[in-house]
Amino acid sequence: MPTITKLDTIIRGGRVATASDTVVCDVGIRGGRIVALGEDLGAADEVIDARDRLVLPGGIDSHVHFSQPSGPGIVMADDFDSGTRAAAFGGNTLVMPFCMQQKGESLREAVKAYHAKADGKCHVDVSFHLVISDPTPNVLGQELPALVEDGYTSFKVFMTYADLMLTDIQLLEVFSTARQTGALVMVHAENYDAIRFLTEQLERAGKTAPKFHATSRPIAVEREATHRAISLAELVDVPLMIVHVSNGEAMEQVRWAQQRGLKVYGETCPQYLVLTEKDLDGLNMEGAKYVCSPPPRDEASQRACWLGLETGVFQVFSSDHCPFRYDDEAGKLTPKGRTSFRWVPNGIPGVETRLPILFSEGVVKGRISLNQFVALSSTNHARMYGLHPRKGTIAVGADADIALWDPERRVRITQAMLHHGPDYTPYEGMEVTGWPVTTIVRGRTVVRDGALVGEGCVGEHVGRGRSGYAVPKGRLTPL
Ligand code: DUC
Ligand code: ZN
Ligand code: ZN
Repeated sequence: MPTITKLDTIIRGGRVATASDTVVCDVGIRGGRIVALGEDLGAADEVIDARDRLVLPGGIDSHVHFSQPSGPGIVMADDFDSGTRAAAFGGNTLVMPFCMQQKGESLREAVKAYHAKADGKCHVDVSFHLVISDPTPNVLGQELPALVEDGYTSFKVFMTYADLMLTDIQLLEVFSTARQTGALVMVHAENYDAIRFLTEQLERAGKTAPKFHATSRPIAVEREATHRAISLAELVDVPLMIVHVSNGEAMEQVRWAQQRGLKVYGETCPQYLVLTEKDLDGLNMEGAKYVCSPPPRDEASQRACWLGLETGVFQVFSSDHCPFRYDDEAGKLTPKGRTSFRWVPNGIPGVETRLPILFSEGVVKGRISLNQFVALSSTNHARMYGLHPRKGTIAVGADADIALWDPERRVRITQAMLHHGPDYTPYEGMEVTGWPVTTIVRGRTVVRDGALVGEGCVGEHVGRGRSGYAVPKGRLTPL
């Protein structure tokens, strides 16, 4: 008779859902990986009773910002410790922060600096994207290809912000490098010159309150840049991910490209489903809490973003967690921000609330199935960014990255119950049904029944393969 080695953990009796199936079964874990799915899995050191629970792949949030320099006097409100702790409480087992190259900085040095901030301080796994702000010949010819080989297989470029934006020829050069290396490019699509023009007009008219942030970046600004990015990518024949799509017109550009057979993908975020421009119109500076780019739009835009999720135009749903404190001179209430919306730090928190919002507004309200929820919150991120099948699913051989959900728990979201660094949540008072109660990272329980447990910072940086959505490397040729 073969010797059956005892399991470390059995998750017993839960409803296990993947991107394709939902079944009631036990999950057997040994050495940090899933080694068995079935019934009567034998003995284990620990048995977790999952009756009345959903057993889901841990969330993967492929768009978060921690410890990023954010301008003079401004401090991001989450470092890797607090940001990944909040992520764990929100049912996530892996997050993908950005490693931001400053102009003049070597990319390799930037990567080292971000590892120094992150290594040993994470409660869930992390995997860096790179931000390319200075695409010098050395960066494109030497550093990027070497970093892609080392597992940093995606990078973001900006079409706006004075210190980050790339010109069209620079975008083409980065896209061309992505094509040659098999990396996936993420684009922040907003037209820099148009925003500058509108901002100057608004300021001249004395329209400087936070709500004018949205007026300075109307839908056409995003739609034009989305179309331009897609067209430039088509010229180079490279796959593209348009991040944080906020409205129907930009979504239609992505869908149009997909219908023409281009490898163009899309992401949307909670703020575009449940917030609107009206949220920026609070008393005094309250609207600053909602300043992010692109800004939240209107109800028609919310419906269009839902349509993008429901019909597969968007593959991933991320938080774009970009946290600043509100009542703080190093945050939203920076003195300069009172003089104009232009100086209010851009970004809102959401790493802990992303999944409950999608579950409640999506699954509970019948807009998406439970399996679509798993795909949009975990599996597609893993496939998109080269982590699958190790991450993003519940299957024999995969890492035991699992979230147990109470699908019936009703929660009123408040700042007091959250674990992130900011002093507010943009979703204050929102009622949701369904909440992640236990989070397991590579077999180790990090959050149990809503409390932090275990040995501390078990999260590790995970190097990645190439995107499952990009062109296989063997078929790539330089233009
Ligand atoms: N883009 C992001 O992706 N996050 C926050 C701010 C921004 O402009
Ligand atoms: Zn962006
Ligand atoms: Zn972002």
